[in-house]
Amino acid sequence: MTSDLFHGFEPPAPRREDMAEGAVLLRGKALETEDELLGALAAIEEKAPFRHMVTPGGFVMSVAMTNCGEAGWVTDLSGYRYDRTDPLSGRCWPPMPAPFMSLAVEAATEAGYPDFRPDACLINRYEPGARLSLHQDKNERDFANPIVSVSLGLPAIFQFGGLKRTDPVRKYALHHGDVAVWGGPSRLFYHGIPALKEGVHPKAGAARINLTFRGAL
Ligand code: MD3
Ligand code: FE
Repeated sequence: MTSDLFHGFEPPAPRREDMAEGAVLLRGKALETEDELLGALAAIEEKAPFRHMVTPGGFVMSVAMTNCGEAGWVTDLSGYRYDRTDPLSGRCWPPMPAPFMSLAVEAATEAGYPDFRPDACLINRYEPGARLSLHQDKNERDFANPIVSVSLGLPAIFQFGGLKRTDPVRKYALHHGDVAVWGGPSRLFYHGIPALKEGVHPKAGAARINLTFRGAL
């Protein structure tokens, strides 16, 4: 049964968009598991709450972050790194929930990276006004691994440039349920999120959540 004419309430089939060589956007791919994803996130937050980390330059990030998996991305005055423990609790990060892992592996496979098994998931929470300035993700050990990202909640503009900070950027609107895979040449492209607009999402409230799956260790 490929038609849902008689049911009508299935989420739309994900549509695929190629953003650059190695970068694939799977629109709506997370919609069928949104409740499992948000439920698992609530459990993670109880053990490892969102917090505003400090950059090596001494700025407090406007994006709040937490992690799950074997390692988590952290920043403080001494630098950026992956750490097996949460500096707030001194304990391991919560394990990666099964619906997170399944979605990341499925998306990576669809994009041409069937061997990707993330060991870290950085979870970003944007409230209106929060932003992430143009940067590269370079703290992971092996850039042959893609990064998979899942957008939930309020929409955002995603800026996608090139290998140099000054390369021109293209803009994409990322919506609740969109999944993107960044591998190959695009793995080291500059990218960022300008200030989130005000709004309220029925499932996520006044926030955008982004799950980013990485092979960190
Ligand atoms: C392109 N997060 O956590 S997700 C990050 O929406 C980060 O929270 C943004 O940039 C967010 O580092 C963007 C999309 C993304 C993630 C990693 C990438 C795009 C990427 C790595 C390389 C190229
Ligand atoms: Fe990034």
